Amino acid sequence: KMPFKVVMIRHGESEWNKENKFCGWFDASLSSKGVQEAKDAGIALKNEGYQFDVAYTSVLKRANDTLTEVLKALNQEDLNTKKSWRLNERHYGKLTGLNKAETAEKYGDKQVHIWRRSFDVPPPEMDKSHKYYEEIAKNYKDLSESDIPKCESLKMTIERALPYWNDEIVPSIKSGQKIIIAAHGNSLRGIVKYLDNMSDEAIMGLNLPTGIPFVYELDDDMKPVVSMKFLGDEETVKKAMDAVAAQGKSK
Ligand code: DG2
Repeated sequence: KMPFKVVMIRHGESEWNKENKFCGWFDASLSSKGVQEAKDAGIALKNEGYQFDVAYTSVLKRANDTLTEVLKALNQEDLNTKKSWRLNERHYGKLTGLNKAETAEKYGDKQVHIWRRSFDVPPPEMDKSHKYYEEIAKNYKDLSESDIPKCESLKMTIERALPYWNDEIVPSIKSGQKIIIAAHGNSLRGIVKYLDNMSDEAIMGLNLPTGIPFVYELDDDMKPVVSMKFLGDEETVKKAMDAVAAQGKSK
């Protein structure tokens, strides 16, 4: 029996990735480079013969617009697409909008690494007086107050993403549908950690590049037969991962 193939992609570079700002639930747009990355990802998938039955994405436009570009390249722009806040980027709390390198200068590289990559240390909370509080909250009027985070660690992100993976995505995979997930650096790190049963330590070292699709092959129990196989040459992927890691370092 053939394993189930699942494609995942972190959105292309956003305007805030470009400006090196903590973004989280802020609804940044793709940069022009990010749009191009998404187009290229679509072409790469097309060249490998991929077609999908359903797509999953967050409610944030950088992921939605990446998916749209990918589907255009595959001539599948009308594909059944499901959006959920549970696939959103982790909420960066009070750090939202701050420049990552400047934050490292102020608080130290070590502290910023803890905020970005520790498993269970959340960033400081965003309170209602925060510059971006209203702009974010206005998009989540349908969510109960307890579901809207004030900040999230990776652990908290996994806790709200996994119910969606288990209740919505897994049944669709098991029914034989070919799926693509367009999401975010940390919401995807959460899913990857879970699938590969990575330790809290090991996940700290994983940085996902923007706009490069990767594939999982899963058995009937959703255990990986093939893990995180990127559609891109190793050198390019490695460089892109290192660049993401470097974003949180002081100059
Ligand atoms: C980035 C990830 O998320 O940041 O929120 O700033 O994938 O939506 O661009 P994305 C953000 P780091 O955890 O890599 O700093």
